[in-house]
Amino acid sequence: IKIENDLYKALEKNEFIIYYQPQIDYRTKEIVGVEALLRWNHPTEGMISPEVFIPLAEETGLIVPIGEWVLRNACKQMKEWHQLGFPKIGVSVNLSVRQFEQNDLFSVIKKILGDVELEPKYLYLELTENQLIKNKEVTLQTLEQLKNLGISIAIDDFGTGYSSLGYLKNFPISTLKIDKSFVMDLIEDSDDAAITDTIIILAQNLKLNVIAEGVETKEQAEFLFSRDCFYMQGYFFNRPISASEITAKYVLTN
Ligand code: G
Ligand code: G
Ligand code: NA
Ligand code: MN
Repeated sequence: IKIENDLYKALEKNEFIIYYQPQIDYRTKEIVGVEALLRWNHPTEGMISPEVFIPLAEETGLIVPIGEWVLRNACKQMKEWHQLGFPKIGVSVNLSVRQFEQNDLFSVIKKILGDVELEPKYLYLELTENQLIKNKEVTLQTLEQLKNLGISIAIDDFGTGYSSLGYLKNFPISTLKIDKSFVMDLIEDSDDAAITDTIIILAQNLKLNVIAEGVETKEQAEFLFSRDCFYMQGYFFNRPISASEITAKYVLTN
């Protein structure tokens, strides 16, 4: 349909913007990172959610150039924030399966970091469990290259995928992100509380970082804090906001 045709031109027409959602250390309430979340500002339809256009972009293969654009601009933005005196935090970028299937992914990312002069340690890549098991050999090789360069890998939506825990041993992963579906009902649903507890302990035992996403209330934040899960992301702290709002709120006040 029509929106699909528009998607082909959206990049050159400069219709994408990246929003950033802060990640907080609950102990200090300081910002420790931001996640880049893509938005499409369609000329007539208005803001279109990635839940609508990312699947289209994946089907058409457009996710590859779009994803590269996100990586480049998110890294460039972070470099700019560092230069403005923002604390030296990292940026997380979501990757699609299709991007991972490009055999030049590593060199593309390396080139972007070089071009914008951002140190690799400030880049986090978010992958889902399903992505990791799609093509184990290629994935492992690429992840090892990325890790050796200094880039960190986070597992997004942890606990919702179709994978075994064994891959946590084999893949060079630094962070688990507890899926928001568990966090959301943490207080009311003892099963979700138990799953969340277990993910936190799993991360601690494997010496991985753990971050909870979708934190919307103080009660949820306090629960997580009481379990020593300190890193959090969600509407309770911030919605995803534009780069200039991040600058105004966090950079200029620092
Ligand atoms: O903010 P939220 O509505 O932003 O995002 C909806 C979904 O779109 C999430 O699953 C998120 O991971 C995905 N998403 C957001 N930005 C990107 C992106 O740049 N690349 C990919 N592959 N997915 C993204
Ligand atoms: O799939 P991924 O985890 O990348 O998607 C993150 C999605 O979660 C984005 O759509 C983002 O806008 C959304 N999000 C971020 N914080 C919250 C929150 O506190 N509650 C809910 N319901 N969604 C959130
Ligand atoms: Na994500
Ligand atoms: Mn997620």
